[in-house]
Amino acid sequence: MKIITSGRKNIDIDAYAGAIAYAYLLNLKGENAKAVSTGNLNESITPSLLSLQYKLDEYSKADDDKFIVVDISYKEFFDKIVDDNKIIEIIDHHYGYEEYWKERLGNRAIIEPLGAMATIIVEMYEKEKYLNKMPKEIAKLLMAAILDNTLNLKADVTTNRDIESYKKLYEIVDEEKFAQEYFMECQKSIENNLSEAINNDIKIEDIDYSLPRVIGQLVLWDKTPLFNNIELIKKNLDAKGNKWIMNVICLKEGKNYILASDKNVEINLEELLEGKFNNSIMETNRLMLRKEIMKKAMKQAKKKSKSVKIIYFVHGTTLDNENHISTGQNPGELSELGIKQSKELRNKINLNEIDFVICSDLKRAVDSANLIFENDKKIIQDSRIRECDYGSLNGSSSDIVLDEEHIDIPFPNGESMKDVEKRLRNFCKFLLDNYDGKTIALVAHKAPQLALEVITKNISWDEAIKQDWRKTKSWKPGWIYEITGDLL
Ligand SMILES: [Mn+2]
Repeated sequence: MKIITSGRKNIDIDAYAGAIAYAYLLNLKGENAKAVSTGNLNESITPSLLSLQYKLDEYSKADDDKFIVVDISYKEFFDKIVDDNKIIEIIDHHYGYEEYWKERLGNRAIIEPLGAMATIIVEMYEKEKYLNKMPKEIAKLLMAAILDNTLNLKADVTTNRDIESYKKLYEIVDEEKFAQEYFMECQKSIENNLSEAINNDIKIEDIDYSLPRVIGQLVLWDKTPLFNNIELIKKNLDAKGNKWIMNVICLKEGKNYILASDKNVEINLEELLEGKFNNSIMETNRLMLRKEIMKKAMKQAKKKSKSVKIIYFVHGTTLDNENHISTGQNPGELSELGIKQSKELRNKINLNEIDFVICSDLKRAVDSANLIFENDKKIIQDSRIRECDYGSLNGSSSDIVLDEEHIDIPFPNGESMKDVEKRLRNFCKFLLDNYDGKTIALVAHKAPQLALEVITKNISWDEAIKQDWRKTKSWKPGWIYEITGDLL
């Protein structure tokens, strides 16, 4: 007998419907199969679904049992009836253990990132040409599974395959209001014990970002229960902490209504979600899960937390420059013009805003930095902002040193542009970790500057090389780059 089962604790409609529908399919194909669970059925399996003709089977242990586990692949949490040595198949849409099962079961491990596991079962019916033999009541169960796991096909986990499977089930069920009725029934059970529903889904997390640590979430079909019970909702959250957010998802409208504990939390949320609070409620323009809001806040906090301002100077003209030679990682010598330029630059810049100077350790950059900043600012040398290593071509004619041909491919015995970018990313990370809030003057070369363009402006190397000021002859007395944590 093939025993289809799921997790040991709470079973949702996805696991319930998937197990029953798969057992039915195997029986259609002439195999002996049962859908069994000893877990607790959660509220997504509504009374009307439970009253349908197709239900879980009774289980009595037999020696020839083989196990198929659905909607879960984390072994520790399998239903207690499962004998690990007798598992023959896993079907799931949660990631994390897919490698292990693929290795153990090969193509009998079907673990794919879909909105609902039930989608895979519908696809099996279709593939094996049994869709026309699927009873309407089985289709109803599977439909509810997809609706619940994808929040009415509107959550960001929803895939095209979920939508396609849903359409096929819709044709079998042929009840226009099925989704609405399913979610209304779920809503009713929430309304019957609103406080319990709220307290069952409050997240309390100590992470240092702009959101309060208490965040509640309620999934409703329509907003009526929210507007009828605002005070009760607030009371439940107040009991968990003085700062909180309540994310109420309204499936019918496909958007959220968000409540906050106070004005400050509202202001933070308005900035984060680019919305407005009206009469203490923010309406979003689309459906957003709590985890998506938290992700956004984490990203924002990272961006805000550290920043370094760079004022970038390129070393003065060298003898090599005048002779059309690409110096690369050779030292290089400033020409008379280069010396003059560096001395003049000193008068064109605002020394007060610069905290200190970091220059490349190649001679032409060190000499330029000294001419511009000597006696005024502390100067540190750093090899990470050297010119690109042209390898065998260091000191060759500029006609044959072509950056655009070495974006990915290194110069012979040297670096590629992407190698320079890597070294600059490390350097920027070092700046953030050590000099948060500082303004630093850099004196360096062409390739490291192009790398900063790529890193801070999110452009490609092709674009950076094309837009280079050296080509457009638009020199400036210092270029400004803002380094923030989210860039790296
Ligand atoms: Mn599921």
